[in-house]
Amino acid sequence: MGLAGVGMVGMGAVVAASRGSDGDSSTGAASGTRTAAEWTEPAVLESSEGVLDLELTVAETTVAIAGATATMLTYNGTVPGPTLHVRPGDTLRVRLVNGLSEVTNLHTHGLAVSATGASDNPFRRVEPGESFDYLIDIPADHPHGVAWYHPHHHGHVADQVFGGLYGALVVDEDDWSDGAPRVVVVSDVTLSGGAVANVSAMERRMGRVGETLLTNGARAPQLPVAPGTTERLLLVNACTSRYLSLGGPSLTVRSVDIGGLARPVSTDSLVVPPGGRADLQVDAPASSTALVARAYARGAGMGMMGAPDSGTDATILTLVPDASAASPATPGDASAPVDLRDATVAREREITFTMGMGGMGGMSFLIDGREFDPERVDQSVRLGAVEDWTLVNATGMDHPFHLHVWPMQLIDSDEVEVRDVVDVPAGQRVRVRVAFDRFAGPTVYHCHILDHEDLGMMGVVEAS
Ligand SMILES: [Cu+2]
Repeated sequence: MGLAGVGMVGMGAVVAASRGSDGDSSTGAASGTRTAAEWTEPAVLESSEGVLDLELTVAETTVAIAGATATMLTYNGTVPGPTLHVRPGDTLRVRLVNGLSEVTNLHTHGLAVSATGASDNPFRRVEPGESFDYLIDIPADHPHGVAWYHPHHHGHVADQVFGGLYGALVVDEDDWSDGAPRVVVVSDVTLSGGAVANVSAMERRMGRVGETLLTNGARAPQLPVAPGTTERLLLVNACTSRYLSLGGPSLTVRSVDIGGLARPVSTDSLVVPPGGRADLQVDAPASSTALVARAYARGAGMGMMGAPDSGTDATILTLVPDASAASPATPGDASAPVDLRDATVAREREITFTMGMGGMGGMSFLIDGREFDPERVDQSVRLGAVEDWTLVNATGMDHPFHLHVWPMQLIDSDEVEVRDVVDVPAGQRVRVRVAFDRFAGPTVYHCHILDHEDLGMMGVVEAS
């Protein structure tokens, strides 16, 4: 196991906040100072000779976060947890040690791997004080790109992710011994009295949005970039509910989720839903330029409750011209997706998000009229079949749909576009095509507003 590419670039000194294209609009300053954070990245754990063998200890830890000190939930003592770098064909062995006082487990979001046994199994419980040895075989033809890991025990997911449990997981064939590509893990949190704030029943129904946006655990850090160079940013949206509506510099989107685009797309805006990722390329700007997450309305409105939002404009990072900045390693290209447009479709289904009365806090979050039940199989699919699923949102708020294990192609798109989190806007329908080509057994699909998932908006799919 190697350790590489940790904090390759430091500014050496805290510098005054720059005037980004939007000004510094980040929120949640603990101290009221306007100094900007240095760029930092999580530690990297790399596979060697086909294996990445690591221990991940989940515990409450007092960490430096957003310029303050707070007790959060951590993997191996840091927020985010370490970045895991694996290659197609590798085996990922993780001893998950639960140092919490409640159950947890581990999900490798974006990996197309088995969901049974000791692999990416969302039904597994790792009890307080216990440990579990995960054994995840990554197929030799696995696409390249950025995935992430987080807990997935129903009922605790939102609190544990909001508390600080997330990390990046990159699959590619590259040698990182000369430096890692830039990982940008974006999350949000609300801190109160040196701890993560409790959230109200209303915030759970809406999907909680943290007051402070964190980028690799820092608030609005400055990223020094050498003029004339191009940056690649592997961005993970680890927020519990917040959509990241990116703005600021011109972006070339090289991939979404894991190997989701057939060709790069140039844009000034991109919305990354909770759980989604993006492989971004930006040219070094002539003057300091902020990459921001813009305020974003998540839906058409909820009657008396109004439309849930994704917070006010907040700076993710500021690109700062600096002739002495070291160039980061350039990641290899993400894989191109498999195109299923000419596939024979064995079956069509509809999956409908609804909300009803009753349930926790007076409102229930349902898929096809039912709350999650781990003992019930909601969709039985034939292993090897290609199916079309029409995702129907019959509610007034947006729901990002995540299917574990099998990627989803947006079949009504002109471009080849494959995702593992598909946003289904309020009142709309989205059709996806899925090849259930391998991995027999049950797993889950759910809303990736993690509060909604915990409130019941999840179902079981079994391939056999
Ligand atoms: Cu939802």
